[in-house]
Amino acid sequence: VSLTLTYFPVRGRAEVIRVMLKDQGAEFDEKVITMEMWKESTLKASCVSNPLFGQLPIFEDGDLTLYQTNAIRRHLARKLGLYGKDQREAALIDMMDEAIQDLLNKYVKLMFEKDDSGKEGYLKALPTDLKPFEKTLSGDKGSFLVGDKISLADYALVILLIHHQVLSPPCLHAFPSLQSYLKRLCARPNLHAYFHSDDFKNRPIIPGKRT
Ligand code: GTS
Repeated sequence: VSLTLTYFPVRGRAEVIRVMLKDQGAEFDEKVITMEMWKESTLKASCVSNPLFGQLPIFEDGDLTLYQTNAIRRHLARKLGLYGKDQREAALIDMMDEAIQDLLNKYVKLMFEKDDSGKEGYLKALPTDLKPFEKTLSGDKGSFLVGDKISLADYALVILLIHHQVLSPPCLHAFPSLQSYLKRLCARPNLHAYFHSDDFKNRPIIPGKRT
């Protein structure tokens, strides 16, 4: 079955989708829609014959066409076995994922501010925002957020942490568990290769915005 991701040439909402697919070694095609193409309204011609929601990302899994980032993420998590071993773990993964998205939304809001004035306050509050993840990963358990296997929530957290290190390189210094977790996950062979690829490095986090 062929998999196709259609999105703008940025990390944005699609990055967790890309990272899950890359790490799991799933082959997929990417259709890159530039802003120029988008403005010319060639969406119809260039990505899908019958657009439903008129926004990106779009993910095609054979004859299944999905819109809405979170629906795509969860579909892939179920398909690739990244949603825990049972309902209990799936619920905990959802909980972690929602908490990650709370911080992500805050981060995106900061990125879209017109100047740097919010950054100091943001970084001041960041330790409180990161603490629950540090707590979850500390102690002898500590390999993954939930259970003993990588999940959707881990991919989401890895991307969030990478982007925060761009925002403030020392931001994880007070969080030994998060640091070693990030190091360990980024060393997974497929992720290591992906994070060192020009593909990843050249894709801005958010279009035309400060990082
Ligand atoms: N709820 C949707 C999702 O999560 O997929 C929102 C999708 C969305 O807002 N996509 C933006 C878009 O297509 C791009 S981005 O916010 O991900 O960068 N914008 C173009 C438009 O014309 O709405």
